[in-house]
Amino acid sequence: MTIGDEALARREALLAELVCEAAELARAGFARQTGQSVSMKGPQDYLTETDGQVENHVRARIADVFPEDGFLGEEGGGEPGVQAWVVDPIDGTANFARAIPHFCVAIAFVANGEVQLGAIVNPVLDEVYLARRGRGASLNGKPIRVSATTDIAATSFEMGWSNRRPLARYISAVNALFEAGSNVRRGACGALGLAYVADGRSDGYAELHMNSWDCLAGLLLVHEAGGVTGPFLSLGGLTEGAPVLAAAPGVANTLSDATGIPLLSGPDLLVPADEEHRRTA
Ligand code: LIP
Repeated sequence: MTIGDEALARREALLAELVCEAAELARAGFARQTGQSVSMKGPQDYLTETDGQVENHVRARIADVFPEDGFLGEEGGGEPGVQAWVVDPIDGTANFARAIPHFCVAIAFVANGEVQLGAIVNPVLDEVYLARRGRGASLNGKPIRVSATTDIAATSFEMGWSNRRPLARYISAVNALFEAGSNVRRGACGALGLAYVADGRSDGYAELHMNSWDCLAGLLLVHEAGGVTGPFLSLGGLTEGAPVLAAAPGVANTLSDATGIPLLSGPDLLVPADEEHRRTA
């Protein structure tokens, strides 16, 4: 199934509306959440009522306008197929649950074997990032670019963490980055970490394993803002997750060497589900 320019433009228009609606729900949920108890899905894995509310809203709106499209959401799952919306209703849930205003909603659209559209919104700061493949990336309507730095002694990288990969590998990557002369941060919201690479607030983001809903929109933002990324869809990341790397071109090699995550050397093409299944069986 191939999608043309006009069909993509209609989805881009819906995406711009959806992020604003989702931001409104997330903001209201954040105001209610403060001081409330939180639930856990597992160790260090938070769940709030707002995750479900935002995802249900986005899912219903898409199903109404484009019933032919697939859907994959962090909370409700789904069958993405080859043309699908991929949604993280609240990324940075641990921050959200602890009243730290560093979280976002992330929505991506995958078609023609690649991520075509991406949007990330920080509801508290009212910052809306949008990208369309081949047409650039923007923050609140203004074009954005990755940083031009080549000086490691001036870099600030973010190294995302989850308990889905061994701690020793994370510590070793962080150690290598500090030894190379970089500052290393962790903001606990991977999608915003990637958006911050796209707009030059950060020089690179890496994580040893991320799920597609956390990173697809951000990877497209960085690509469209002139950055370098690692492979993700071509590793079967849509349904299984994969390592993530995104950086300013002048310092990407340092991040790649420290983390062992390679840089992409061509397009990052979607592995069809049946092939992915054969590869991992
Ligand atoms: C989390 C991210 C976190 C990242 C983890 C995780 P959640 O997503 O925000 O920064 O390191 O891989 O997936 O649970 O907040 O949506």
